[in-house]
Amino acid sequence: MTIRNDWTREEIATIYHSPVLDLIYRAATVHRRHNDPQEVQVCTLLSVKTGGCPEDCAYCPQAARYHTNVKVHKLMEVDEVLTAARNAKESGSTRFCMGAAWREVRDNRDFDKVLDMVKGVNGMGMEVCCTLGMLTREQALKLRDAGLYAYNHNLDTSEEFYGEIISTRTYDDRLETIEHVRKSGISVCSGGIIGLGETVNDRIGMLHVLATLPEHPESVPVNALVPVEGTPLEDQERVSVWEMVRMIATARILMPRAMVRLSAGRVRMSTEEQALCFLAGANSIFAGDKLLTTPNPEVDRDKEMFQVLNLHPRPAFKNGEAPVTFEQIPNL
Ligand code: SAM
Ligand code: DTB
Ligand code: SF4
Repeated sequence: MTIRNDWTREEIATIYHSPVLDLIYRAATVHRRHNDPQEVQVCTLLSVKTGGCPEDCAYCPQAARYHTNVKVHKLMEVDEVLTAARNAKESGSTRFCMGAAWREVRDNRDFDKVLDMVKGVNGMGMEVCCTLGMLTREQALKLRDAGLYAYNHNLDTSEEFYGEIISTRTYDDRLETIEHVRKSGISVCSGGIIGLGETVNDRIGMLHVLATLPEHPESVPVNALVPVEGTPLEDQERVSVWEMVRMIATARILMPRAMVRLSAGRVRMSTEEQALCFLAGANSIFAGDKLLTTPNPEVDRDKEMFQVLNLHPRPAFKNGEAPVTFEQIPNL
């Protein structure tokens, strides 16, 4: 079956609204045709610069303007980050994602430090990912040359609803950074959040944008909102597992080869609920006791879940070689 980039919104709506067991069955079939259904990518997140962000994302505990319990922390030191990456590798992660509460990357000493972090983690044989806010083409190339494998930049929701959630940047800003990442040869990670107060049409709209990009993102994180006290969305109702399942299954059918990541929100899901998500085509998770600032299931609980569900971790760099940094090229 060919990979399609010409899905219409109507087709996506029909898939999304199909009877849930049919939807799961179809997604599971697509998943089995394109991927090993027992293989799940295990990623670890680390917040390398926490809080104090100038943006106004209504869901985010790290926005400076909301009064949350998040403590501001300047950029971590390179060796601290490398120690955390080594620990993540030892506990079975093959992808290490470093997040910074920045609006955008600036060309300063902090960026140079991040480049060193990227070089160090890539040197350990892990897939390195960063999520640092907006990037220029030049900055994307510098990250790539340092050995960056993937860049996370979420669309979060539909273009129409975006302004209700974030006013300090536009949807086009987001798409532009994704294009810089894509054109620099870095793997694209982009998805969104459900439970922000959006309609089902907004979810369909976001999936439509992702599935009609010239190339699908290699990873699509599906987050359930983690409501955090002090943010404008603190009282949002919890999304039901069926909404997560519909989102994951639809993403799987539209983008058969993408890694669909069951991201934020797992801490409130049972093993049975997560099993439905894996059946519907999720094949990646964040492991480790913390996401960026909020709790995630304990490592031992996830190990037990992998055993019960007969899942095994996906090896690093399955889709291609590790990026070679300039330092690793021997002088001729
Ligand atoms: N500042 C950068 C940016 O916004 O791109 C990178 C870090 S930001 C925290 C990364 C992503 O985390 C956001 O795009 C959003 O999708 C997700 N996120 C943040 N807070 C969340 C929450 N409370 N619940 C679920 N996902 C959340
Ligand atoms: C993504 O889609 N989800 C992760 C990662 N990409 C950077 C972040 C989730 C953050 C949840 C809230 C927190 O822990 O601060
Ligand atoms: Fe800042 Fe990113 Fe949080 Fe928005 S999501 S407030 S840009 S850290």
